[in-house]
Amino acid sequence: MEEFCKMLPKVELHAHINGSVSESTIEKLVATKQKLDHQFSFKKGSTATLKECFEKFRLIHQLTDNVDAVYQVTYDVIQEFCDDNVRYLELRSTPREVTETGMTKELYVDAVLRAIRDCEAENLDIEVKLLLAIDRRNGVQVGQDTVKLAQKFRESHPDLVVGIDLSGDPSVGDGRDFIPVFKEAKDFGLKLALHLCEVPALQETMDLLCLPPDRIGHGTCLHPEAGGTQEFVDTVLTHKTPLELCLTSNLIGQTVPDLDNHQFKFWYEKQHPCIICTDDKGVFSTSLTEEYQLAAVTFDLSPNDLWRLSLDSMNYAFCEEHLKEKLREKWKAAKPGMEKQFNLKL
Ligand code: 6MZ
Repeated sequence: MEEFCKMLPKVELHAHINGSVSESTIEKLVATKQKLDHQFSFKKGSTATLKECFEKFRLIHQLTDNVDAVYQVTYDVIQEFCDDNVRYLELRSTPREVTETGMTKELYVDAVLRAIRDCEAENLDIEVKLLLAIDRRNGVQVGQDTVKLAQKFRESHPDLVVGIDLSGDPSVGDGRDFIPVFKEAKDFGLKLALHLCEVPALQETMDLLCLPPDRIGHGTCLHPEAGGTQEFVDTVLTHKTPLELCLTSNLIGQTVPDLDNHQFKFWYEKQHPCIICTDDKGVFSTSLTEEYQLAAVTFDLSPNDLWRLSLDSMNYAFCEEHLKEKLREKWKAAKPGMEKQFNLKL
């Protein structure tokens, strides 16, 4: 199954740039700093609290406090996803400014976009798009500024900047405060991928679900057994809002008790659009191949099921229809070789 999952052309729709940084990139970045000796990722099989997960991002942010580092991380992350046979990748990242190094939010986004363009120029077999992330901790004004920044960069890079993400520590702030900001983003043609119900959140969820977002990140606690409500479930089903699901991340962060109780099962059985994603492949020491494998083992999925999951994920990408069509050709091209190698009919 491992070999099959590796060869499978894949779609990654939920990857935070700084959480995706690999050990080898960390080594390069640490070499540029003095006295930074931390553990930047969780070992396989470990568990943590969500707070401890967010502490890792804080440590990584100390390494990516300048445009060169932001460029390097983005560039390496794209190469690594490409090596993992990810053919379409949506990255998301929170624009950050660091006065001491002269990094402004504009320069931050510029560094990310330059890395994407440079990978494009190398003709890598991967299409990359960008969502700008709003960290809920930072409040509405920052959210507003992020949407303005996205609008600006969408004008200069209409083919790359596709949406807005809401993320950050789910226990902080009230997502409803951002609703006017999301409406403005939507009016401007930006898509919305919102972290929702990563932990039980009865207050804000309904209003955010009714926007509706174009995709939901995690949605761990939407269903009644996990602290949500039937009304949440019905609303998601009615809008057919796709869910970005990250098994290892939820397991390590302990937002699910174990994988058998992961929300993937609940939604997949309802034939609701589910997308397998990594979240933070660096921090959680995983890859998209491993996430597919884990889903296969945990939920008894066949190669055909995995093939469908990866191909269908293309439907929920925030890119133009003609690009989706072009990318689906990759699955067509890979099919005969995979059928032969694994002796099956896909
Ligand atoms: C919520 C998360 C997250 O933006 O600096 N982030 N937000 N839940 C999660 N589940 C574990 N994983 C990552 O990447 C790091 C940032 O992404 C968000 C957090 O805001 C984190 O600081 P960027 O590239």
